[in-house]
Amino acid sequence: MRAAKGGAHEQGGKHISGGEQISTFEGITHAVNFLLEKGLTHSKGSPDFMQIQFECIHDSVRLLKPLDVQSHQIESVEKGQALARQLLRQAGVPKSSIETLDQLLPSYSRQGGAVLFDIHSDRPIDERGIRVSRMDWQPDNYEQWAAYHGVPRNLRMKEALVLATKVTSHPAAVAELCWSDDPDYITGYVASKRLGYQRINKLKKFGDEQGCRIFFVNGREDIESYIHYLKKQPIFIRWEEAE
Ligand code: WAQ
Ligand code: MG
Repeated sequence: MRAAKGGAHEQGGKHISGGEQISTFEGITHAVNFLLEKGLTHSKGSPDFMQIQFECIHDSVRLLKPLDVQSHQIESVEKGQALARQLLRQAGVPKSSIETLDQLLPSYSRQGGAVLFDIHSDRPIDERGIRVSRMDWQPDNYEQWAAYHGVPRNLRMKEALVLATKVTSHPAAVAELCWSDDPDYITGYVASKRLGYQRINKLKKFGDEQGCRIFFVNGREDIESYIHYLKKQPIFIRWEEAE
């Protein structure tokens, strides 16, 4: 699902909301209703354009364990941003790539997708946003995970953890940096395979509609196959209690 205001995204409309689910055939009505509701009731406003598409998945679904989650409580946006940059360094993103962020962020935030950024050339690989799709987490397994970890149920965090787990599990991925473009949601995260999902409670000011989703990649890997993986490889997150 993708929803925009002021026309479709490709006609310059403002991105309002997006979402993806994997469903059985019997579950399609429920999934489509869920996504319709999500796009229609959004803090960024009412859309005047929405597209919901469903397609049959022929490939087998790969299972991934959710990334470990760690939360940081920070008292200011400045400290949150500084921590995010420190975590990116720890994940293997060079200083030179991090230094380009401030200039790049404003132009990145407009489209409803993510930007791939090559840590070797310090440049974005594709200016258009890439939409990660075909990933989900079965509700009963998610509930078990949340209960075990004492995490309050939070659909937004669930979706972000699903996406971050998919994005960082590929060999070309170095790290992800994300915060929402929704004006009322200021928690964001840095994720990598090694660091896990590092939540930071303040990465922007309340009311700010500028979001961020950057996938730092190793441009020496096969990026075409990474993009194919992001868009097409079906993934279920599946948690199992450690023995
Ligand atoms: N593929 C690529 N980019 C996406 C996708 C996707 N499937 N979904 C969202 N984006 C991009 C898009 O450009 C949005 O503008 C931006 O990310 C933010 O999306 O409490 O809510 O759905 O632990 O607003 C993170 C913290 C919340 C959750 C992130 O993002 C938590 C969030 P939003
Ligand atoms: Mg949003």
